Amino acid sequence: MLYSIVTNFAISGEIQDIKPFGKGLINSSFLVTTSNSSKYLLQKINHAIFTDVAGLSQNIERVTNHIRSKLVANKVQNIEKKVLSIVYTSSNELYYADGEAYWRMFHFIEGSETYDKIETPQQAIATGKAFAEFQQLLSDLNTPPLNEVLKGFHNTPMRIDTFLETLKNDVAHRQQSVQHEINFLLERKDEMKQIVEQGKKGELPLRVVHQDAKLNNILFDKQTNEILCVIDLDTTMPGYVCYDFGDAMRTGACTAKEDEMDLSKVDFDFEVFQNFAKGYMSVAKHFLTNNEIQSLAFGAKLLTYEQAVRFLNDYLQGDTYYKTEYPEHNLVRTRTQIKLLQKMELRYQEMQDFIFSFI
Ligand code: GN1
Ligand code: MG
Repeated sequence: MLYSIVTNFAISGEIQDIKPFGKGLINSSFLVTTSNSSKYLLQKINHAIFTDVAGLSQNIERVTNHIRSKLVANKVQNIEKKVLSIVYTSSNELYYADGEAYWRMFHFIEGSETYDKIETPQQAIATGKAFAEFQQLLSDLNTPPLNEVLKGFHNTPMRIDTFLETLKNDVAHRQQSVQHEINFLLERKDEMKQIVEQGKKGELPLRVVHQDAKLNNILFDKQTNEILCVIDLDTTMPGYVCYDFGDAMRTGACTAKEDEMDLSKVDFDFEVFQNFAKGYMSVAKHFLTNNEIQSLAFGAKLLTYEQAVRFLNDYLQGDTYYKTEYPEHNLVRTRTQIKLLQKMELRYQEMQDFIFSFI
């Protein structure tokens, strides 16, 4: 079955091997190897979530072409490793629809690896720079705006409204056992509306941002450990810069996995935060407004909070959105996010002071 899907793409050589790859919670990925050792990444797009596959694919084509043309202009070496390149179908389409599912393909970037948390100060600085450079490269990709493929993706007030709606119905009958977590999140709901509200008032500019800026969406060179490429461009669309800064800190500066069961392992690594911020600001100081700089530390809390709301919402809905491996998986994830948020709250003033020192 996967074999016949792959034959629809313009690949070179005979298919030799297809195996599952990566750990995304939404799409499914496969590594395809061919007889002349070419490698490809085949992805099944989660169509229940990304209903506008054409709009999604056009965004990714525009974003990758835009980045590539800048890398060419800047005479960057090894461009094939520094930006994703799409493999078109044999009829030159961006994706293949088999009647049920939607599939797309990229050239696989060889010699790369990903990390779930930041391990060295150099890595923290480099990661900060990479996300800022990504935002900078795309800062002039605005006409026409990219398609908003997931409406209000990081619109926290909307996420909160959805959560309140879920609480009214309790469809999976799980609410009673998680009252503590629900209360924790509801106590913070007004505070967490501020970024969208500032945006509405015109105090924060909309820019093209990644919006899934998890550390493991950055490819590092296996040998030199230098950053190669920012991947997973599904949600790259207009948003606020603190979404990327925040998600990178939610994942990169957390001392434990997103689904760690032992909460005593979950902490916020302040040193990683400082180094990441230094790297990020070394590039971003050239284009951010003061309001944007002031939003960065809050972004770390916001994205962690929002992720907790989204995981708990899915748990209460009966696990319909994220892939789960066991019944409590979304609850375990919720609890790591809550613990991480508590740890960030303890150091929030210091985070703010550190960020404000860049103004
Ligand atoms: C999803 O599939 P993946 O892992 O790239 C989700 C992100 C969440 C993340 C949590 C489209 O990303 O927003 O932050 O899981 N993507 C979508 O790990 O909902
Ligand atoms: Mg993603």
